[in-house]
Amino acid sequence: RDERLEWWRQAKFGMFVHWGIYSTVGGEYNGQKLPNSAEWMMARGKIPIAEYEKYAAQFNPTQFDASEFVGLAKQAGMKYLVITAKHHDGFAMFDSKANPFNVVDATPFGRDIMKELAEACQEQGIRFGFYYSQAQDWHHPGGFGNSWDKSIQRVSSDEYVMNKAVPEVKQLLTEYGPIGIFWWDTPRKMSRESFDALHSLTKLQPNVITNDRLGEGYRGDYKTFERQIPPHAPGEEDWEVCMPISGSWGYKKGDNDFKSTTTLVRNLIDIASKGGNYLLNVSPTGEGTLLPEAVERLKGVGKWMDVNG
Ligand code: FUL
Repeated sequence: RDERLEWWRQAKFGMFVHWGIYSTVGGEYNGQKLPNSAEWMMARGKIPIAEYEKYAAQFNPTQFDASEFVGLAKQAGMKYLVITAKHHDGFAMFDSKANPFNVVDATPFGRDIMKELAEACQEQGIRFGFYYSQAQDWHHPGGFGNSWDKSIQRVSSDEYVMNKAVPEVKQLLTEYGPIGIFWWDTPRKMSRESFDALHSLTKLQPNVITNDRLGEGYRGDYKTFERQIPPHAPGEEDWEVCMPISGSWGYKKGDNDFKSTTTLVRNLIDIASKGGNYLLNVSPTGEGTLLPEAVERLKGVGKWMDVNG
């Protein structure tokens, strides 16, 4: 385990990316602002599945350039990148074979964004990882979390896991080259079979590192803190703090809550000095680029890193 975690322990700083079809409208539902992070818009707006699917038809991030994107992470001094392959809305940002609600089959863009990023990371020496919402899935009739769409003909969560989550995770762990991290999110009570099926897939990448959010009893390799830096190093465990660069994880129109470059550098020092890693989140827009405020800050942190190592 120590050997597996060595690069991650030295990395200290990584880029988190929340990107999905909610980004096309910046989290606004018919022009209406919703509370919370943009990637939660489907739940906050109680948007029916059939209506939410229309955002896929609008998703066309023609400005996206994977090498440029990864280059920016590198310039900031980040050593790894973790991106939302599927968030709670159920939309796959890769060419999913298990579910047509994906970036290749359901959008005019038609490109496998995960593949492009995996390759760019590989080329530039950045470790690549996936975020995957294994329990919440508001699009599948067996997924957790969608209580508002009354048209759903419910099936069991086992059916969801076996027919969608397992094949998708398997694909992500076999068709995208070396995967450094698999970042589970929002555990729910599932059957032992479901947990075991998901958990055992990580053996497909013997060197993959996992976080602690698969489910109760599955500790993974490291503990996650969200938005908050712990006041003291939390014991002997490995840990990571994830935090959005602004207020929302996913791109949200009008979210100007950007942390200053100084704050970001201080956070990094604070976390690294306590022995943790800093996973700083950025939010690409529907065009596929970051806002200038984010770019400027990443470059600013990079400048500090160049001088101070
Ligand atoms: C949370 C999710 O519900 C948020 O949308 C976000 O992905 C964050 C990193 O984890 O719990």
